[in-house]
Amino acid sequence: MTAQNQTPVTAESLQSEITRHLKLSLGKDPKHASLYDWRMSLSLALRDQVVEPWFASTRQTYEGKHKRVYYLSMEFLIGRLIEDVTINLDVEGVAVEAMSALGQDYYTVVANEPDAALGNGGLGRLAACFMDSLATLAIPAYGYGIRYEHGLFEQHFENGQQTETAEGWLAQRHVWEFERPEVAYNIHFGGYVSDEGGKAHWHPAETVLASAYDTPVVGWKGKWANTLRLWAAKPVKLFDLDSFNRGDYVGANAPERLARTISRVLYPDDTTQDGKELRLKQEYFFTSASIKDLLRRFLSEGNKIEDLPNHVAIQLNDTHPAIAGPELVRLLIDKHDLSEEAAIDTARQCLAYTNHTLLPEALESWPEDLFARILPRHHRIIQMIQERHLQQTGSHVRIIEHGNVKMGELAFVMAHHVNGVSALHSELVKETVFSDLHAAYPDRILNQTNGITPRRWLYSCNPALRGLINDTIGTAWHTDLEQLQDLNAHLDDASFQQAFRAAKATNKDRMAKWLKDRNGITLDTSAMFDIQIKRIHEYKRQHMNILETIALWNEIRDNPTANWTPRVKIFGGKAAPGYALAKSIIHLINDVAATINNDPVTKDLLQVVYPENYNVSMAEILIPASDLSEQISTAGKEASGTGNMKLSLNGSPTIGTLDGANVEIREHVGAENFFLFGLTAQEADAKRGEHGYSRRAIESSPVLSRVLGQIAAGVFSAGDRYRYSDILHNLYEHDYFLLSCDFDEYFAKQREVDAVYQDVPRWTRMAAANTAGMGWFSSDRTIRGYAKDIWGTASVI
Ligand code: 26Q
Repeated sequence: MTAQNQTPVTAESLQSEITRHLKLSLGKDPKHASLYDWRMSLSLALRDQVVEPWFASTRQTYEGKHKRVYYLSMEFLIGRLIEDVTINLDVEGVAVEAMSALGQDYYTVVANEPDAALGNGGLGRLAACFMDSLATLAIPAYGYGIRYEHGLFEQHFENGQQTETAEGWLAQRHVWEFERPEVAYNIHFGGYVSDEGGKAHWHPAETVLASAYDTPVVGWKGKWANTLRLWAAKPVKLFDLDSFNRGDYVGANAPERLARTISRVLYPDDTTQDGKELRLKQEYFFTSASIKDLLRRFLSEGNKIEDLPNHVAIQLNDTHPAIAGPELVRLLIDKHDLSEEAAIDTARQCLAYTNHTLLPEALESWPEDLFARILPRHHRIIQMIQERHLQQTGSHVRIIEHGNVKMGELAFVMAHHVNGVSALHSELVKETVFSDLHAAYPDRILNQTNGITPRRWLYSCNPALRGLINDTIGTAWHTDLEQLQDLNAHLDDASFQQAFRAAKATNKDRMAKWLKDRNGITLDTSAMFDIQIKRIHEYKRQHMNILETIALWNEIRDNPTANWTPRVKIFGGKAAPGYALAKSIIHLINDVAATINNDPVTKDLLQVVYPENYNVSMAEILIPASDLSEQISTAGKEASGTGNMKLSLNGSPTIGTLDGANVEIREHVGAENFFLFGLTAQEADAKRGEHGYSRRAIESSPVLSRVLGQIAAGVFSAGDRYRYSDILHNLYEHDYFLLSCDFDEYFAKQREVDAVYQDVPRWTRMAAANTAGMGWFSSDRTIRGYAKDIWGTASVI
């Protein structure tokens, strides 16, 4: 049975289900129900609607013996779920009505839901968009990850500086999941390996239990639902009764503490990895549980182990689950008696690996002694994989080198395909990090340009624009986003333009109200909303943006009566807690905001705002309200970007470099609708070879020199001349990210943006052309690419 056979949901039926859950699941009399109780009851009533399609999909996959996709990811940055489900089931109107009949405002209830923030940024959000597209396309799939007790930290500003507190989404019941106590695996660590009768035996020292929690992920119109299975770590032995009986009450809890630590918290770094033992344990914990689970499912269906690649496609979201290769090989050899060669071949035919970064400091590697101590059997297997790779290809690239186990090389050698996430990035993967492995395996690397789910990132977050698009070109775009190009016929139509501006104005008002309620800040909604939202990193160059802001402030003060275009500069994003320079950048932005926002000369022309704790829900408010999208990373450093796609799709032109997916966005929306500046990736590389390039660039730029001089003089730091010496020193002495070299062109391009923004029809045309041209960036297109080129799967309905 699919969802179509289900009785349709009406406001009345949903209302009575909500009331029933309120009483029977929450134990609350409607008279005394809190916002929390209403949210829980609504969520449970909606969850009920997903169960039948979910069962039906599982049955259909089983009966059709369809190949399944397993998406292994350390991160799933999901955000809120109520709206996701009502939109996909097409019951938002019904839900609004039902809640209102119960005396509740649906949107207030929706906003009460905490974000599931089980990810850092792009990679984790991509996994969530992929889950949505897999369900929408009816491709049988499981997402596998960790059920972190604490997701990404909450960010606060104290005197302009970032502080962090633990996030606690599980403090409230997570109603969307189903606990599966019967689905649990023992995961082992440490110990030693012995050889007995020619077979290796692993004698582990430690064991924890991986226990499954399932969340159904329903696709468009509820036609298909897949499973997100997250693993929680639990002790195999709940309690040490011997210790307790001896009076050692702390010791009695030791097994529990040890086990639960593993799924306690998400690592908050997204670019530097420092080889922590707990991180390796997390990686092995969820990967091993997932591999054991998919093998159990496969064998329970009566299949022969040699047939595994015809039934199973495992996608590794970066190297974090790269231990999947050796783990699968281990199980095939040690438990299923395959030869080493057959085990490696079988595993390789199942595995594929996506690379998300070229930054050397983000490439995972583990000290070999640590690795061998935690995973002694896998250490041996990797040596064996390496020997065979060296022999078979004559390549000199080693997986274990200089006392380190390199996870990128491991993932590459064990995968049948390796992909980058934008056209430029995939070429750079071939030319740089994996050039030698590319020579040894020339058909292995391919490209799958990232995408975003249009359900969340247009349909749901931007009702104003959704309505206008429906009125203008109909609704075919709901299932085929490339239909948005039909908007091109209306770009010069005055009434369409006016309606497009009205939709943007609605979204800017909504954001202004949100910020007013949250922080008491008043925004000038007639000003251009210029937005940079993403993790804080030197390569993303938020500091270039804030230096440009200071330069603009200077120019306005020099000539306050000129024809300036009023702007609000909006920043959002978190810095990894240990990344000192990124934290300095945050401090600088907040210091500059405090100075500029209090300047009576410029107050109607320039404002800087940086709301705390940027997350998925905040993105859903900011993105539809944006006029200008800042995508200004140093060329060659941003693998793809996906925020760039969300902003452009929502009618916000980009000012950006030729980096990551910006290149393809510009091709799709048209060069005339994109504000391009900056060095290319090749020019950037060449520039780094020129001795003293940054000092020279600064000295030849009066605008930049003046700004840096002001920072050095303490203009933004109450006279403190040293507060930003880390940033300044970096720029003068080793400006690896070439801010100094791109600055003047960036500043000039921004002045061009100012001018175009004042030409209202021209600007509106550009903004709408962005929406019209972005259909290709649907994650449905991306997933079809993976299915066809990598997984060998397709839609099953
Ligand atoms: C690794 C080891 C130890 C601790 C942490 C990590 C770690 C965790 C997360 C390393 C990297 C990440 C996340 C990377 C990431 O989000 N990359 C982004 O992926 C997006 C989706 O492909 C791209 O659009 C972005 O360009 C890329 O930066």
